[in-house]
Amino acid sequence: MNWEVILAPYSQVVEELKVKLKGMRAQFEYETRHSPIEFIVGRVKPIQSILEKAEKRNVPLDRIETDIQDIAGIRIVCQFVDDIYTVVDMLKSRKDFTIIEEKDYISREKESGYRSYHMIIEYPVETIHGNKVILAEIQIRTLAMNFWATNEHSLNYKYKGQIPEDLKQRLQRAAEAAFKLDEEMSKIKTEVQEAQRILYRK
Ligand code: 0O2
Ligand code: 0O2
Repeated sequence: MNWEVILAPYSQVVEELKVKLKGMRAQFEYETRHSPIEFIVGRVKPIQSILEKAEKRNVPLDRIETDIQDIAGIRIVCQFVDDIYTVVDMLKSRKDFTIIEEKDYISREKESGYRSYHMIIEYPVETIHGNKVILAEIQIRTLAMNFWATNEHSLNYKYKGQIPEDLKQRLQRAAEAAFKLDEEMSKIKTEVQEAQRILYRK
């Protein structure tokens, strides 16, 4: 398999999506003071991780492009939980890709404690052989959710997916604490905005 040839359109998609989403962030910054997007990162899944995922799920090599949906991955990080839903609504109204699946791990967190909003999209990209539809995963989460997920991901890597039970429980508690922080910050934001509105009226 010539991985460079296979993965080229995926990195094209990641770059295009990053440009477009950064464009959205810039527009928000020009037009309002607050952008629902704090930052955007993207990556093409490393070949080794693609192969490991395929093996774990019994995906044959000729089905990798349809069955592994996060070869192209974009992560949008927001300050507040309600920003996530603003971003979700904006992505839903776009005409340049089709959303084929949505998973709300915010209202229903995963057993690990993981929270995020996931979308799988079909993104049409122009290649030298014509138009190709590429699957990509968009993860949308708050800074607090990102902090937790990044640390948990490193621990998972360290323990090769077998995090000891006591550590697992501490991580679940840390995830709850991170979510409480998100809820508290949202409340504070609403109160500050209300206070500003009252001040403004005077
Ligand atoms: P700005 O001002 O955020 O637009 P590349 O792969 O180099 O082509 P990119 O997007 O430049 O693409 O690089 P990368 O390394 O994927 O990082 C994406 C952006 O996310 C970078 O900003 C990082 O500074 C930013 N970033 C990463 N982690 C954090 C974080 O925890 N907090 C904040 N606020 N930003 C973070 P840019 O795109 O260089 O500049
Ligand atoms: P990477 O690139 O290492 O992050 P599943 O069948 O539930 O295991 P599926 O169907 O691929 O997985 O989709 P899911 O769970 O909606 O999303 C998979 C991606 O979400 C993962 O990618 C992670 O990036 C992230 N994720 C899901 N659960 C957790 C979790 O418990 N902790 C952390 N830190 N991240 C999580 P990969 O494949 O792990 O790739």
